[in-house]
Amino acid sequence: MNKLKNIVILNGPNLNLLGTREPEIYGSRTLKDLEEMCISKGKDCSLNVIFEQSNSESKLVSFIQTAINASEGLIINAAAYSHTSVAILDALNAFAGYVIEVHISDISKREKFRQFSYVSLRADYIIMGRGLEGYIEAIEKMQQELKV
Ligand code: CA2
Repeated sequence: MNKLKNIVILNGPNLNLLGTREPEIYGSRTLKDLEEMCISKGKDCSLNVIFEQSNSESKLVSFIQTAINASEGLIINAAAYSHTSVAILDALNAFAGYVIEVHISDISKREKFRQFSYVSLRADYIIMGRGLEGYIEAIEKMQQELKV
């Protein structure tokens, strides 16, 4: 049997609070729900999903560095660090695989400070404003791009 391709899904600060606050923006499902949805969708798409969340910028950089040799694709919602982190952009630039940026909300229609994303400077594809469904769409897109 062929080995499944790995993809990494990275989630940034405060996304561990999903489902507990601001349901009008981020919905009522939890990060655990999202993880289960992504792993299950990954199986449907013959992809092995490695799902991570951290509130720490340095841990997110380290996850990206680990992905350099372990994964062909990266789906990232860097949350607030999307708007501030050159360190995450530099790490993404060292990753040769396919990168999809996901935002649950439509950052282009929110406050001015959310409308710029460093991650977008590297992302091959961007999904925003689709709720948690955006992650599912990202996995489908990854399947197409990695020709699984
Ligand atoms: O829309 C997105 O996915 C964001 O990346 C979410 C970030 C925000 O800083 C970005 O501008 C857009 C915030 C994640 C915080 O998530 C929470 C979820 C529930 C309760 C509180 C925060």
